[in-house]
This record gives sequence, structure tokens and C-alpha cells, in this order.
Amino acid sequence: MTVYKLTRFFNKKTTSFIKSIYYRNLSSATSVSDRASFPGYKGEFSTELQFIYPENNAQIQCYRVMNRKGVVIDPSHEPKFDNESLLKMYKNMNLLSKFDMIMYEAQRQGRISFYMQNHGETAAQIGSAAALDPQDLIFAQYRESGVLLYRGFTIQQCCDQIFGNSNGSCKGKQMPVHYGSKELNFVTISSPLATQIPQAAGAAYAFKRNQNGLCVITYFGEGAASEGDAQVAMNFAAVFDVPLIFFCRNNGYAISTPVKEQYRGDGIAARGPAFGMVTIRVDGNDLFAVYNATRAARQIAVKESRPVLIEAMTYRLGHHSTSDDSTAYRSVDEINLWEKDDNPMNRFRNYLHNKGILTKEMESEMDAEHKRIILECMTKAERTKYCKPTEMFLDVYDKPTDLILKQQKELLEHLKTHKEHYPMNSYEKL
Ligand SMILES: Cc1ncc(C[n+]2csc(CCOP(=O)(O)OP(=O)(O)O)c2C)c(N)n1
Ligand SMILES: [Mg+2]
Repeated sequence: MTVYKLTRFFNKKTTSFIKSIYYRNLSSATSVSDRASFPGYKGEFSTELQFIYPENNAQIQCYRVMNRKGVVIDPSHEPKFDNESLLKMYKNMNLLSKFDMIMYEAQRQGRISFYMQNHGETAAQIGSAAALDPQDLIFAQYRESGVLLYRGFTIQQCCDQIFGNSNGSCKGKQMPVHYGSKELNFVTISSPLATQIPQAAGAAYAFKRNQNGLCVITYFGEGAASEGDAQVAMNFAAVFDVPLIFFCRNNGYAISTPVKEQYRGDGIAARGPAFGMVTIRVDGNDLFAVYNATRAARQIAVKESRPVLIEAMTYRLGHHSTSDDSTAYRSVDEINLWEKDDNPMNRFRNYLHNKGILTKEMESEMDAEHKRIILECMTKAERTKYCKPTEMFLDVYDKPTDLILKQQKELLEHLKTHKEHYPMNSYEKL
């Protein structure tokens, strides 16, 4: 509709107003200095027909404090830990690596059904755990056992959960390594990938409303970051300005899927600014870099009440789980190279040796002590009975429904009648 025809529909005053806007826009359409003010975009116009080719953008750099030999590059970034705290971190890494090895073997011997190793990712786990307040709430994926150990979860608790016995936090109702601890503010792990991420966003929103000065952290792999849940959570957290740290462990693989088949962009970090989030990429094999980044992220999350994304670059040295043989999709040479050249534990160990905080003798003692603790706890867990079978009906609802109680009763009667067909000795008495 041309403007002069407006007089047919509007009076003179209205027509002149509409005309003034029309001509203003017409003239400004050729001027790049006129700013756009759409509801969804306020900024500059451009007369260039220009697409963004992401490969032409500079990559987000990776923050590090120590080089691969454990030497601090810029001393002003060296965190001020006392020797006891440094040793606590190393002890946790050592304990976890021994635990990984022994549990892996236990699964191979058929003593447990399943296990997931943390090998190669201990700096990302311990460094981030050390930077949090013990009251901060954690929503993990499954490869963050070090975070829980650092908080004080014991090897006995790990073993009881893995063996699924009646002392286990899940009473045998969860897969091994799906730990949880109310006391340690660690929400029980769920198998379906990425479900923890929107839950964390919701919890962080509650924290914001309570103004409790705490934050929530959610861990996830770069594979889980492809799930819709991850985008939903990031958008929610950014829009509602919640104190949440998104901690992505980018370990190069999602089972057999390498990162080059997982995404085309600049990793997971590139998504942060797109959602309007403060973002950092960090060397996940550098304990100090992870610690500094997480500590600063926590400060931003709590003080500025806004989410922060950390992408920790690392390498999964072990198989995905005991159900996987990673040499089917990556070469042994590749694994060996990372094991030798960029192993987070070796890096931290070198740092401690250089500073004279750790000696070879202390290490041998630590190795022996940790092995002893793990074997003792494992034996105890193995000897502890499973819950009574009727337990499986509980903890589903707050109060069991009539149908559940009926099924429980039927199972009880069945087991009493046919007990000779079941290994009842392995279970607590009915
Ligand atoms: C919704 C969903 N899809 C698929 C799986 C099967 N699965 C379990 S772990 C995993 C890979 C996840 O990779 P990543 O998030 O990178 O974590 P990583 O194992 O490398 O630590 C897949 C596909 C699952 N558990 N849940
Ligand atoms: Mg991964």
C-alpha cells in the first residue's frame, strides 16, 4: 500500500504522522549509523551482505598455570595453598587412581557388574572440587568420583554402593558408581545423559531466591552437551541469572564418538557467549588452572548472580566403562602418548617433587596405604548382605501406593514358598 492512499483510511493528522515515520525509515535505511532497535536485536545495521564463517574467528584460548612438566609459568597465578592442602589434593588423586585400577580388575573377575574409570581426569575433578564451598550443591554426570572423595565420601561408601549392598547409598537399586550423598550435597547420579543439567538450573534458581550465598555446579561431558537438556538448562540459567557453574569435561570422546563427530563449532566454550554466559576454556589436566578458574567462576556466580561455563579440556585415558574396549576406535599409540606426555597426575606430582613437598618414599607409603584401605573396604562390602528383596519396592514414592504394597506382598509370599530357588543367604533376612 502506498502512503498517499492512507488518506482514504486515516484523518490528516494520523496520515502525516505515518508518513513521517515512513520517510524517516526510508532515508535511514541507507545510513549505517542508525541503530536497530528490534525487541530481539538492538545494535548496528550493516549494508554488507556478510555471513559469519566460524572457522575464521579466533578460537577461545585455553587457560593454564603449569606447563606439562609441572612448572608454573607465571608465578602470580600460582594458588596459595599450604603443603597440607596440596598433599590432600594429591592423596585424593592417588587414591582415586588406585581405586580405579582395583575396581576395574574386580569387574574383570566378575566380583562387580560394572565400573567407570576416572583416569586422566583427576585434575579436572579435584581442582574444581577444591574451589567450591562444601555447601555448594553438586549435580554430576558419572565420571566425577574425585569430587565426591574430596568432599569426604569414603572408600567404604564407594565400595558399598558399587557392590550394591544394604549399606550402599542406593541400597542396590542403582548401577555401580551412581553415587549420591545428602550429607555432602551431592545429588545422586542418573544414567540418562544430561538430565542433571536442567535439574541443576532449577536448583540454582531456588538458591537465588533463597539468597543463601551458595552456588550450584553441574558436571557433564562434551557428549552430554549435545543433548537438548543441556541447551535448555543453559538458556534457563542465563535468562534467569542463576548462580550455576556449568563444568564441561571435554575428554575427547563420548564412548566411541570422537569430538570431531560430536560438534563443528569451537568446542563447548563457544556456546557460552551465545547464551549470554561468562565463559572460560581451561587446561583440564592442570590442577591449578582448574582450581583458579572454578574459584573465580564461583565468585562470579555468587556475587553477580549469573551462570558461568567452564570447558575443561582433557583426555579420557581409560575405556569409557568396563563395557567398552576403546582400542576398537582409537589407537594404543594415541592413548600412550597422552598417558606419557599430558597426564594430570604426573604434572602435579612433578610440581610437588620440585617443591620438595612429596618424596618417592612418601609416594610408596601412600600407594601401600591406599591399596590396603581399598582392599579392606572391598572385602567388607563383598561380605555385606544385599537388602531384603522387598526393599526394592520402597523409595519409589514418598509413601508406597496400594498397588506397590500388593506387589511387595506377592513377592514375599513367592519367596517364602520357593526359597530353595533363590540365593536367599546373600540377602538380609525377610
Ligand atoms: C540419553 C542417553 N543417551 C545415551 C546414553 C548412553 N551413553 C552413556 S555414556 C555416553 C557417552 C557420554 O559421553 P560424554 O558426555 O562425553 O561423557 P564421558 O563418558 O566422555 O565422560 C552415552 C552415549 C545415555 N546414558 N543416556
Ligand atoms: Mg566425553
